[in-house]
Amino acid sequence: MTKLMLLGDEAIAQAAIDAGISGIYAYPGTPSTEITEFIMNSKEAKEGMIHAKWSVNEKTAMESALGMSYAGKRAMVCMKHVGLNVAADAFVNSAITGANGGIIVVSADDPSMHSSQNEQDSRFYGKFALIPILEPSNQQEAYDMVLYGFELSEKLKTPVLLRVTTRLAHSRAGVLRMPGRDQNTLKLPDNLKQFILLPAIARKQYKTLVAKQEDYTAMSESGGFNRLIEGTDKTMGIITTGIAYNYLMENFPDRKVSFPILKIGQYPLPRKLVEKLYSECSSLLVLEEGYPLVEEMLRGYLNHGKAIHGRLDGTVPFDGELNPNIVAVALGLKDTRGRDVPSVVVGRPPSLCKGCPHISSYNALNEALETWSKGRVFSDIGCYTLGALPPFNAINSCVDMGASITMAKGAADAGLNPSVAVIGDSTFTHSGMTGLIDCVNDNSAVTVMILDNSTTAMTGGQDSAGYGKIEEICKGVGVDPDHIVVLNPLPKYHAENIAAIKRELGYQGVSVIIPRRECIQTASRKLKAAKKEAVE
Ligand SMILES: Cc1ncc(C[n+]2csc(CCOP(=O)(O)OP(=O)(O)O)c2C)c(N)n1
Ligand code: SF4
Repeated sequence: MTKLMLLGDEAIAQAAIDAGISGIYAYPGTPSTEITEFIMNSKEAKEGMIHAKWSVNEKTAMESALGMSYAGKRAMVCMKHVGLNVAADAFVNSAITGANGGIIVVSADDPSMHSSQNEQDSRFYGKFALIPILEPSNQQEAYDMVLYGFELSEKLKTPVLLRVTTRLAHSRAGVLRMPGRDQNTLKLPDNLKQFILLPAIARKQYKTLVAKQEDYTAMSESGGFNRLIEGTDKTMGIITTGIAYNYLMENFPDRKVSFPILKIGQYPLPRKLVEKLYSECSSLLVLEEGYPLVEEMLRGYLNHGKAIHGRLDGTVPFDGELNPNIVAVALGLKDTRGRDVPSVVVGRPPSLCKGCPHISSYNALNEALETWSKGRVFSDIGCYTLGALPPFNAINSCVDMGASITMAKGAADAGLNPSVAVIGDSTFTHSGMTGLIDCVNDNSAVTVMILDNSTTAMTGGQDSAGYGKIEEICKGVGVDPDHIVVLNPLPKYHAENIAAIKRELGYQGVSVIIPRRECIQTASRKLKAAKKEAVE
């Protein structure tokens, strides 16, 4: 056994390799990206011919992993929490098909929205789909839970959700590595109708899924990741989930907590353990990272008059991530908050890099739109969302991946003319293409700008699925080739770019403008790598 210093994400990736996965399917998104990147760069994964390539979006990733599971091999799917919304159709239905080869879905949540549009809690999705959920409290558990999760998935024939949060995904600790296991051999399901969700089959399988909940709960009671830790002071029992256990322990450097603690790492909730704690203590405090999932459930099934404290009664703030200080205050201990962050490091909004191609695109768009009233640019998610900030103030929306084109369409349908969508190349293939077909089918008067910087820049420069194919895709879905215009977003072409944009803004149909220049960060990384190779 070897010990490695790994990020939580890397511990998950290493464990997936050691558990014998045959493929990882993912779309990048903070804080999950490093899991797939680790496997992509792993020598062992290459030698084992583990499939490791970015999928076009989270839904295609989930479905590909399900196909690999159908074929009897182990697969992992990774995404950020909002990616689970995109994958939700396949994810929820995969609970009803069940698994053949083991399948773990990793959803990395981002409480406090460090780099996300919301702070939704993926555990609700796992509960909704009725599948087991694992939630590690540290990097070692993240590693161990992946090994355990694949066994559980194959034993119970179900996908398993592994939920992590930003702090665990992005912090490092020593992780003890287990000896690896071979990949599964190809073996189709015993029942070749298992994955056909026709109502007659789905109804039967859903009943089986419901019946299996008892087994899932029994595994939670006995799996080892849920532990009741005795305490002498029974005035309060504490329930922690995932990383909240660490935050609790940070308040007790000697690790001696007088209150009994129920440490939760596996769901469905271990009901017997919860009831034991409840019956022994006069009140409960629930510390969970994310929404009050456990707390709400307790109020439902343990409503015998004892006080239950947590996010719902304000003992812990309802929103935002936990930290040791919040836990200290909830326990009635000394407020351990450090000094305020000095003003030189607060209030520095992010900005586009110097020389970024999006700068020229926005400068040209802003000038082209000068003769119209403001408020007509629907944007999307990527580096170009920074066009919302000064000095550009160029965009008016950013909701979810792909929403730019469809919102521009809806506004155009309502009479806003011109109506403009701004979307990146990766976001376009992720979920913009379908909206473009809606526009074509309705001949909507929208001007779509696909800012093609040849990469997925915002998440660190991963390959973009539409590389070299954007015009062909637009033509293929029916955009008139006379209204597909490629521009070079450089200051020296400013005047001609404005003229081209103005021309298309006046067109009463679908036009696509593609400002194309590589992201300067990926371009300079490639240049450095080429120079290094030349020296070697
Ligand atoms: C559903 C979902 N998946 C993933 C992400 C993370 N994410 C934000 S923007 C983005 C892609 C950005 O690439 P692109 O559209 O090419 O724009 P660029 O950053 O290169 O300008 C990704 C993967 C997200 N916010 N939502
Ligand atoms: S990383 Fe690339 S796309 Fe993003 S702001 Fe910098 S230059 Fe622009």
